Amino acid sequence: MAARREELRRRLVALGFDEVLFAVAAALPGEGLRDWLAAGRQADMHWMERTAEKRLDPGRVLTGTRSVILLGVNYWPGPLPAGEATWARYALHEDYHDTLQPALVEAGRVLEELYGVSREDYRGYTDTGPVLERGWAARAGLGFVGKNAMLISRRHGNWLFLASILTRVELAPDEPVSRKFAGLPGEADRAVGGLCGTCTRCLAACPTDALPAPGVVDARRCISYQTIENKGVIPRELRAGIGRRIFGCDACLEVCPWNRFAQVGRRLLLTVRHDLAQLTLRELLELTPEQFAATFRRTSIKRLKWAGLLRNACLVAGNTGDRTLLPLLVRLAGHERALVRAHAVWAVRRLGGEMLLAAARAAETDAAVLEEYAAEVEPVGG
Ligand code: B12
Ligand code: SF4
Ligand code: SF4
Repeated sequence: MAARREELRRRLVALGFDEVLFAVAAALPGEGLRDWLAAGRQADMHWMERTAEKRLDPGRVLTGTRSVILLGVNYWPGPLPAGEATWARYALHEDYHDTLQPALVEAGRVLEELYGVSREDYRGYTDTGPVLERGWAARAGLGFVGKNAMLISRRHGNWLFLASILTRVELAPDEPVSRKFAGLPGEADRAVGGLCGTCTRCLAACPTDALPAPGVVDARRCISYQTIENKGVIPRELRAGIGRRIFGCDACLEVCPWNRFAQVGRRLLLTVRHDLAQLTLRELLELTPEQFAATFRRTSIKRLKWAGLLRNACLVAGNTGDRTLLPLLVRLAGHERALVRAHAVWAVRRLGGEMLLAAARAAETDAAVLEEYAAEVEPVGG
């Protein structure tokens, strides 16, 4: 039995998963998730409410689930040259949902082969499934949940994508990290921040005070939520704190001392797009819908859509203090999409360009009046 389980682990590592661990599928304690939802910290991610009970109990997703296989893929890129806009490191790849999915299908085939089960006996997910991935990963001993809410591995720090396979196959569970690595006698990893000690770096590093308590992210204030998930107006009080972050936020990840062990990932399941980090703000502010589609085609950024990225680029431009961007921003203040206009106007004002804005508005009015006049003196078809 143990040999077969180790063979499974070896084969999944060979597929490209850097961590493969097993947990018993008994339901997770639910207070953390339920309190989080009750406090409204999910913002408008209402799908989290609808699927809460499933996230805690895999038996509600696949009846008869006995084990959860937790998979981690290291995406630490090593040091990257700084660009004008800052992108969350995870986003500088082709969409990991797409590139990990085929490997999950392969992993399922390995399970079928080794345990003689069928496709009905397991389900694989990465991110989008109703699975509380960090809770399961902590239970499986993949790492512990830090005060930054991230699943932190001793080998990779917090630079891991997580995926999971729920299965009816019974697999002996792995040990929690506290016993394996830290030599701690108890269940330190069962509490959020269990292996953080007295460190509070991540709490202090959050630019928008989105970590009201250790391990608790208030999505309403989180830059990651605001720049990726929120498809509408970004609250004014958070805009300055967003700084140069155009898509996602790594501020509470970067400062974690556990990252010192991270090595550049094997990238067997990831295709890097580090070129995106070199796009200048001018290029971003001038993007046409066609250029947006071509540049971000296979990335997770495509889901933000053209207007969403322009919205974010306007905020970043406003935060740079670079007044040479004003002409582009003034042009965007007349954009066809109200979402872009609103954020462009904010950026122009932040850069002290009210006069330019007023001039542009006057010019617009003049043009409109002239058009009306022209229509009157030369009626269409007259
Ligand atoms: C919704 C969501 C978001 C939201 C809300 C974030 C949040 N903290 O909940 C937003 C949009 C803000 C977001 C942001 C980010 N996200 Co996100 N997100 C998710 C998603 C889809 C659900 C998370 C969730 O259930 N949140 C609800 C809260 C209450 O749950 P939780 O944070 O997981 O914490 C619970 C458990 O950890 C558990 N627990 C804690 N300790 C222990 C110990 C034991 C033993 C047990 C049993 C349980 C347990 O208790 C907590 C409360 O119940 C997951 C994918 C998934 N299906 O799980 C990805 C996921 C968490 N995100 C991920 C990433 C990469 C990010 C970002 C880094 C992206 C970025 N750079 O911009 C940021 C990081 C923000 C942060 N500090 O958490 C990764 C995290 C990988 C990792 N190593 O932890 C995930 C797992 C996606 C993936 N498949 O890789 N995200
Ligand atoms: S991702 Fe950024 S905004 Fe969100 S909690 Fe972490 S540091 Fe704060
Ligand atoms: S930065 Fe410090 S407090 Fe935050 S998760 Fe890392 S070790 Fe824990």
